[in-house]
Amino acid sequence: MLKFLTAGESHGKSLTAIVEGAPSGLPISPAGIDADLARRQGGYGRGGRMKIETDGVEITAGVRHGLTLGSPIALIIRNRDWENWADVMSPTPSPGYDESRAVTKPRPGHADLSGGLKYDHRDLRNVLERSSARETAARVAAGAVARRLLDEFGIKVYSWVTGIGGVEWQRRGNAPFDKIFDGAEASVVRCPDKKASREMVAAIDRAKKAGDSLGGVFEVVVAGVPPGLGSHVQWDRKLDGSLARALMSIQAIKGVEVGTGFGAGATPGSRVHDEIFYGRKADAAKGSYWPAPGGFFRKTNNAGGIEGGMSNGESIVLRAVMKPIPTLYKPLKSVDIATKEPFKASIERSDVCAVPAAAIVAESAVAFEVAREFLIKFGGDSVKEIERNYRGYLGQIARY
Ligand code: EPS
Repeated sequence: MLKFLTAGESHGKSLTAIVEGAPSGLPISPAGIDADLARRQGGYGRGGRMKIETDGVEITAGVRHGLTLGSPIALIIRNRDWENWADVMSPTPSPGYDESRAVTKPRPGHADLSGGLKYDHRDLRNVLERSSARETAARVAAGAVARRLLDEFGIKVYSWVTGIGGVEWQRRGNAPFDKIFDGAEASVVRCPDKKASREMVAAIDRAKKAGDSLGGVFEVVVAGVPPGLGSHVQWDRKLDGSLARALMSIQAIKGVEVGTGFGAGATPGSRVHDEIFYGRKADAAKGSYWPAPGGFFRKTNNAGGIEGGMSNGESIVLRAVMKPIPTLYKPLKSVDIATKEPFKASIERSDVCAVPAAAIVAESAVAFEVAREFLIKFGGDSVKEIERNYRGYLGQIARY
């Protein structure tokens, strides 16, 4: 079973990800992972921290001469900012450390107060260091391994921003995903539409000036997924359930849609469900992987590629909403946990908008879940064994 864990505090020495269950024979390079880490660091509206960090991964286990061994893969990303925090974040008692530097002012919208109450911490730094979205760098590193696996089988994961602070753009028509993606990559807010991008940048500028922050919506699309990932037979095997959980677990995500999503509540069934067609007989041997030419297909994809908790062979389409970052320059009312006195929470450094970065994190989270389900279905201990299993299945559906 493919799984990963992360460890690391925002201003601690480093972030660590351990990926277990990756097959042997998968080509992995630090440069490949770094490319995704760099994408996560970008986006208009990031704060001062991103000027300090240049995230790069060190692979310390599970890879030899560029290929995975099948053993756990350990990935380390150093926090450059750690040097400014060495005494505050020291794992051993720090003799000169001034206890009065404890954080006692919980910020509304953050994990601070709930985490303090739950873990009985009187210094809220013990909560905020780990709840920080800095952790997503480790998730992107783990996701990059999953992405490499999907690459081997022609499965691609894309994302683009569709809304920031009320400025919205909607994907229409049948433009190829590669093209939309290139447009997103060329935009500072990762929105493929130039006009909407400019308006989003202006909205971020306005929010920054007002000491405020902005959230938004992004879309993640997975192309090349064969039918049959996930299962209808048990609640915890449903693909949409796993994907929604993976997305919801990203810091600041407040909602997820699959396909038409909430729009389906206002549309009659006759216009929601994707009709089924059948083309000429598919020839599994000819197609590289999925989609195979011919066979069953749909002309619409309102289901977002998932029916009954299983992939149906169409592209998987997901959207998620990120709330505005709660660390605000504009003060919000809160109560000091030590004195119980009211105060107004404000800060010196934060991102104004991190929606473009969240979209990259979401690509990684989705890639990991799809790779996990792919291995559940076609699992083998080496890439070659998985390929045999996958080809056998594609042959089976071609003959169906
Ligand atoms: C974050 C606060 C900011 C962000 C950080 C997430 O960091 P700092 O408090 O050090 O200025 O820049 O994001 C990252 C460091 C990152 O790599 O994405 C928070 O509180 O979530």
